[in-house]
Amino acid sequence: MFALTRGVPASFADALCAAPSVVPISVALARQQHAAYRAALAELGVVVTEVAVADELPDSCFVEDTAVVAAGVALVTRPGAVSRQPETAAIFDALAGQLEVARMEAPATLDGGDCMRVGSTIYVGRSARTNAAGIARLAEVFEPRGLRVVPIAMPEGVLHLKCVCAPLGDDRITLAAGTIPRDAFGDVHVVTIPADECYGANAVAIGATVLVADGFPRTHDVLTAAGFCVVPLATTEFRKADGALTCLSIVLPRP
Ligand code: CIR
Repeated sequence: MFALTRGVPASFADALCAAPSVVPISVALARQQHAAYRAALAELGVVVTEVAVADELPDSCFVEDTAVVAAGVALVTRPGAVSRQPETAAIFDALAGQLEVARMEAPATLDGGDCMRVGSTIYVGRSARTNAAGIARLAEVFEPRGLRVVPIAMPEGVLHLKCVCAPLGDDRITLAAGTIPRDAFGDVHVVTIPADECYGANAVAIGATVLVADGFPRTHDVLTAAGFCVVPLATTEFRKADGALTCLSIVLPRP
């Protein structure tokens, strides 16, 4: 397995945030947390590649939003926040060497954080960042390759689909209670995350191990009970910028 990451930029304290924290972002601490994230992936046998840091792009460590990869194709997105659109050029170059790469053009917008693949289905949140043209482009690229694209209505005030759920491999996902109705995901097996630990739902599963934000003990308990080995990671600085664990990588099946 292979993961693309991008280091924390010097301007990270200026990253987009719906409700900025009273405690400012520490770029130094964010870099430590990012290093621990990369190390945790590497420990699990994931080959971690870093795209060159872009100090002038405050949100650029959140690479997940810049591409959707499935069925051997990478769809490089057009992020819904204008300030993030320049992030995609370097991601395009990094992926083009390894995969077939497709692009997304205006007026389409889509953030990878709104896309969750489970088996042969890509669930996509209709969010403030992802519009109908973006979803149509997603379908145009992936449906001919055997994937089904299923739009999901998003709860009010939620930035991305994967703020409230995440894939756990096979046909399993996390889903925070009280967010998206469970039925929206059909037959998928849901590990329910307690409503007051919603942030914990954004987890990165690598085989039977799952990277989870620390400070969410009941989330750790339900994932352990579901058979996973839980690796807690500090995410305080990313959370201040509305980011979480999945946002920090694009996981590919192989280099
Ligand atoms: C943004 O608002 O775009 C960033 N500050 C956070 C992006 C988080 N990405 C994600 O959930 N996939």
